Amino acid sequence: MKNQISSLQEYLKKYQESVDDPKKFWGEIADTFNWHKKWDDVVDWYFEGEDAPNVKWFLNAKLNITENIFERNLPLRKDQIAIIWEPNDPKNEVIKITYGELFEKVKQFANALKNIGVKKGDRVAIYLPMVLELPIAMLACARIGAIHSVVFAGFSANSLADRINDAKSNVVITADFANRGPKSLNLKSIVDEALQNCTSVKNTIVLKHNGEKINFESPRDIWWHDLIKNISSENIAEVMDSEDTLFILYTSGSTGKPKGVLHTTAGYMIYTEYTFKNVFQYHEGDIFWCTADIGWVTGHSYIVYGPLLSGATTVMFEGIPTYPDAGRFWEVVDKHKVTQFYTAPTAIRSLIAQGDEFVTKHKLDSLKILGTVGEPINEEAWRWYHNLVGKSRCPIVDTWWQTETGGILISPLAGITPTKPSFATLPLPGIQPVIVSPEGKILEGNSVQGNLCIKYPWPGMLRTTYGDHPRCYKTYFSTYKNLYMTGDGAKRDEEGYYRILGRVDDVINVSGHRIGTAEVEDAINQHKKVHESAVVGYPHEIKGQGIYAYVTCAKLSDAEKLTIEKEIRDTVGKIIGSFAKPDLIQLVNGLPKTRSGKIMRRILRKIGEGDATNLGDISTLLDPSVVEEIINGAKVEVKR
Ligand code: 7RM
Repeated sequence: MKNQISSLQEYLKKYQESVDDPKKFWGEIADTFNWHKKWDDVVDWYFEGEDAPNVKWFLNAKLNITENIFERNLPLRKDQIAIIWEPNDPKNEVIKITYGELFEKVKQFANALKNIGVKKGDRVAIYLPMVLELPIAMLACARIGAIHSVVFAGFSANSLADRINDAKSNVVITADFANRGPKSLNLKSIVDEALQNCTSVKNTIVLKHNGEKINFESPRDIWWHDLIKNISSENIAEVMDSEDTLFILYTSGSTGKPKGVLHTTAGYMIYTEYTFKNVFQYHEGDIFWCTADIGWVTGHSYIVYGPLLSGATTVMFEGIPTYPDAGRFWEVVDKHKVTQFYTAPTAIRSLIAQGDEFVTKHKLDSLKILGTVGEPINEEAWRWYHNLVGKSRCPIVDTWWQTETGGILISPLAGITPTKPSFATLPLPGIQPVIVSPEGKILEGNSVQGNLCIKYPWPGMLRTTYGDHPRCYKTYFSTYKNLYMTGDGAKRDEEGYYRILGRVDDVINVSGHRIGTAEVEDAINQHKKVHESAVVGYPHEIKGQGIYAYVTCAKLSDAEKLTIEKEIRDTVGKIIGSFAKPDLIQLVNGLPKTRSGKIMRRILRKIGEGDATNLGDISTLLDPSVVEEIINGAKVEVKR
């Protein structure tokens, strides 16, 4: 395949070229795409100064990303399978859709969107389960230049409303129900509830997925199948500028509400294709499966855009790893002869806990490459994945990246870069990581540890946070001058390999889901009996991190005491989504605060880790005795 590195020597050479002359490096890669007009310059950027950050790639070039998925690939791949859709219930029918068929559906839905008035630059919220109509809707938006804002279907009505309102979306695309294992979820009712607080929305498009009865409000609500009735699939792609927005995806940070991370057309396109081909070493005939939900960035980049741009065959799975039993992943691998399998450490750990037989009874002989993403992978999980799933013959790529980075930044190239368990290894070509001390000094050389930053732009990086450019600067560029700050700690070992140590801010990573502690606190505080709360992450065997909430309450009756924890959890479920419910709740009489009223989370984090031996200086606390009380009542065993 074009632009694919095939040896370590070649990687080292390309890496050097990409640093010495980034414009030449990315320009040559961009040459293999279809353009209406080529760029005047490859990159123009500054991270400091007026309106910073300012990052532009492939300046003034014109293109449409869907032409690079379809028109560019069709001559070779019209009848090749683009997506294999595996249903939640294995008794239901698999759908295999070719590039040619997918193209027809995308164009038709693009025309349907136009028909209800969606135009270039409009924001379209997509709140769908893992069904084929999800990538169809995304690509139809891209075809007409509308900006998709996909919201993971596990978010609550309140979170959905926040995202719709922030982006001022005028259309929401949803389904009647989502199927998740043995359960089904009435998505439409969640949308209805959200829309009570959204004035920007003119229409909702509703996919009939499982067919049960739902509330339907004409003329606002339109059935997907009615909308496309008699609509032609003749469609000419909107010509977009390189820097026109492709999509917004909301992500949590350490403060405030989630931010709409904004990605633009050309850079994201080039970066996802390049990283997909190289990290996973995709070859003709391979079947790639990324188990993420498309509602998260991993699904955007490595179920939809990266694979489809590359002309790959990608698997899309509607269900969950444990339904009908804990062997589902491996059954699907065998069924579709998957060659590259990409999942999260939390999924691996939860399957380890179910027992080896679920794996060993499957052949898994099609597998060539395994990948992980989302959180650090512990050595035990790495070995189990390598030995049991990969039969010790499949290289593992531990891929580090973020919603903001658009694609993978630090990772082995499968089978090329020698791996070490729990190391993301080396930066991809074009990526210039640095490790920075808390004082802002770049630590040169090997065997250093600190904050991971990137010192040069790459095509897939975020351009702004939607509607609030200063916030983008403040969050990512203000801590260290001229550097993009990732928020992760990392060390570079003696041979220059990177190991990601996890977040250094108030973001916690629960089963690979990014959650801001402040968001959870805000949600908990909405319970009428709660005065105050402080939330920290704590080590959790399966989820990686669990959520530990310390809460102060008004006086509770004996009956209230019995139900308060459940009520707090339900409040969080309602305000954010079930995945953000605290694992541990400890009712306390007071929180450890400084004289100026700041909660000292460091202490709470330590207690959550079960270690009170080294709490540091607590003399600055307003009331040091609360610490003793918290340790005594801790929900984990605490070493003193
Ligand atoms: C792709 C994604 C980003 C955060 C990131 C890290 C953590 C992701 C790894 C990892 C260790 C990895 N986007 N993270 N990949 N930590 N090793 N291979 O997850 O925006 O949702 O999260 O996830 O802390 O900052 S994300």
